[in-house]
Amino acid sequence: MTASQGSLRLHVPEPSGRPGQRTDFAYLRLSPAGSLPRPPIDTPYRDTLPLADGLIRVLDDDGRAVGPWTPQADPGLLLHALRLMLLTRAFDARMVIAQRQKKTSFYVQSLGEEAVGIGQALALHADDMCFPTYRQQGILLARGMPMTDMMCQLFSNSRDPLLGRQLPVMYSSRAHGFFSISGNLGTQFVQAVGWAMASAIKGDTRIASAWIGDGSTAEADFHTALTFAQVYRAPVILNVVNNQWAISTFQAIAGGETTTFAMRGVGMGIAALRVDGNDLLAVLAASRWAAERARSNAGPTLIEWVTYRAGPHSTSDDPSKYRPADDWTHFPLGDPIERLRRHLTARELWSDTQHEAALRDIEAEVLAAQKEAERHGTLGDGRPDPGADLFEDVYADLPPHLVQQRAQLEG
Ligand SMILES: Cc1ncc(C[n+]2csc(CCOP(=O)(O)OP(=O)(O)O)c2C)c(N)n1
Repeated sequence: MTASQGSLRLHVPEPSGRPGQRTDFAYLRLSPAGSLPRPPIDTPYRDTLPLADGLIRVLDDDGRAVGPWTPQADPGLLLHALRLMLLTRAFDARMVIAQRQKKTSFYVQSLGEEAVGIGQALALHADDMCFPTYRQQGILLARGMPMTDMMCQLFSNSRDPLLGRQLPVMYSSRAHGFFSISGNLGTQFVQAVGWAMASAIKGDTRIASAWIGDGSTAEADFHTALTFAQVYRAPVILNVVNNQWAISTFQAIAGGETTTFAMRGVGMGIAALRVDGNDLLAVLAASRWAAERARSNAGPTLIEWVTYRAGPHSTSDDPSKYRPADDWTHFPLGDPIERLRRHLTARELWSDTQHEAALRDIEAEVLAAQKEAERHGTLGDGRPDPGADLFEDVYADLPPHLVQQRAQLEG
């Protein structure tokens, strides 16, 4: 009983920068490009500890690719990745405008995070299964989902593949290996592990790619997923997108203040990598490493992608209320598009003229897709009879009480 210790108090983590201030990004603890080793894909999980605590980077500040993680990537693949990132960004920008014009009720952009989904999509096989959050639209575009179909979902119109039953951005496409998005955070993470277990049980060769945000790692399903993945050595990539924010809450309050999210993988007996998520080459290399590890039955990999949510959380959010307005311009890992552009330009594979022309082509492509989608209606004018199929698909066969309710609706 010593009084000298004083009273107990709780620690409540706070970001260093609030509106009107400047964020001190020293908390990120960056490693220089090329400084971390690339172990063999069957390396024991313990040996990944320095990779979970450091930061795997390939592109240096001059846009050069350096170090052992430099992927063997065809120039054509890198140019394709750049184009997909530009396409995703243009699609997002148009759909934010469409929301302001009341053509859709809601939108979520992926500004600043385009490299993670697209880089991984280009490292996977087309029939591997992705379990995304609402911020991986780049995967769908990389896998060739027609933009018009995506817009029809956003507009809840008569060609909406989900028949107007889901909130905008909650895409689902079996044909593109894109598991139905659910609004309940984290649920897909454990489901991805189950899918991967099923693939192994069947003796299949396909792997799963699971996605979650830094904030959602605080959900119980995150921990359940890691337990099952480790116990059964499930063929899954466990992607944690640490974009520093979960709506208005800083990643420190999700548990990132004194440790990394990748370290949680190591603690659970899972190989883990912490990677520069704005470095397309690093994304490609780390995703290939994890995919190969899973495919060769060496087990799951947890990858923390360090990036920054440059835009608002959604069209319902105003980040100027909780963080500095110019935060992204000071983010040390920069803009993934500009970094890849710089690399390709330095290698004389790309030029400013080509970039300007690509931007114009892409803008025209997005506008043409939107025009086509709008022919089938936009929010509020596209589905004249929303009651007709509202009762279908609740069960495989319509049970008597729903037959009754449908009859009541139809009067
Ligand atoms: C179970 C559950 N709790 C809360 C919410 C509300 N919600 C939607 S998005 C979000 C933030 C998620 O942040 P993060 O996981 O970091 O992903 P990010 O949005 O940054 O991509 C919250 C709290 C929800 N949809 N589901």
